[in-house]
Amino acid sequence: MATTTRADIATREEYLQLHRWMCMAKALDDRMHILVKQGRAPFVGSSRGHEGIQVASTAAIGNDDWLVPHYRGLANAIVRGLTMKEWMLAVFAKAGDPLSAGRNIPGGCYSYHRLKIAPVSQVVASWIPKAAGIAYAAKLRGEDTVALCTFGDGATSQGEFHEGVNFAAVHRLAVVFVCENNGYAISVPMRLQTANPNIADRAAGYGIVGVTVDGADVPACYHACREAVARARRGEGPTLIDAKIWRINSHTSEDNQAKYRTKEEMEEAARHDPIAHFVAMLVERRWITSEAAAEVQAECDREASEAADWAEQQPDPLPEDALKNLFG
Ligand SMILES: Cc1ncc(C[n+]2csc(CCOP(=O)(O)OP(=O)(O)O)c2C)c(N)n1
Repeated sequence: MATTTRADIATREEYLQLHRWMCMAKALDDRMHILVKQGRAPFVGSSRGHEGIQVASTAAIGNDDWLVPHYRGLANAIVRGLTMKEWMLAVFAKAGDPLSAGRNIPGGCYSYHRLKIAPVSQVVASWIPKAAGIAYAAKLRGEDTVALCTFGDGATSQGEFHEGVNFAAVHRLAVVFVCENNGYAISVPMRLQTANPNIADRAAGYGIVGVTVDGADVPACYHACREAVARARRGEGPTLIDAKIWRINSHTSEDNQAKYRTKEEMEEAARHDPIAHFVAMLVERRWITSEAAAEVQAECDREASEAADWAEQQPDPLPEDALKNLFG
């Protein structure tokens, strides 16, 4: 098992872009929580705490590569080019929603072909063999594309995790598997999922490289993901990255984490906010001031609020279109 260290691998402009994407995700997340409380939106599956590894992993792939994300991948989608207005169209289930034309819970099930975001599913781990399949198809066609596949720690307890990773390993496929390990599958902690908390250790069983990384350390995440993408492009097969993060909010707005997490643990989780850590690093390097970083967040917050107000006014899907674009 390899362990990455923080590495100076990006320019100031690249890091400031990563920071802005994280702020965009936080702004949408915070706005959705407000909308749910106001009874204007139905649901939020929060990405708070996941933003660092999500922007780092997605920035490490190219426009021609595929993103095969889990349902908590808001920041992944933003890096691919999803706009705040598009996201809010999905939140309000409007006709113009490019993610599912208003058919699905926001972020839960969708696809975006233009941005090469493969279908997102609620069936935990079901997309892992699909990522292997996408990479296998690319190999058969002689294409140089990589599939970035993200999932939570709970997904690694599913049979489809084994099937997907093993198939990709046997065929040396260009897949980067990223476990966004927030320590919980809803209310079930890691210690009840596995006796070995290091997911990356499993890579040895598949004959692939496993990497453990601190998910609040954006440069280390970016470094690990770029190395994994380069390895995949060289034909050296998949990498399994275990990004250890802290889930800051409840599993979703339907869940109350105070029922199974102590106050101390939730406070500890908040201290591992990847945005705060990244800003501290950028300030230390004098690449941004704290005031300028706060202004980026404020701009994103305003944009998210405006996107919500705009989206709410857009047309609803027509009843006669209810069965359009559905199989059956
Ligand atoms: C096959 C399957 N089993 C159970 C569920 C119910 N479920 C939805 S999310 C979830 C937790 C998954 O946890 P994890 O993979 O760690 O991802 P996280 O939500 O923490 O990001 C569960 C058990 C499901 N959707 N699909």
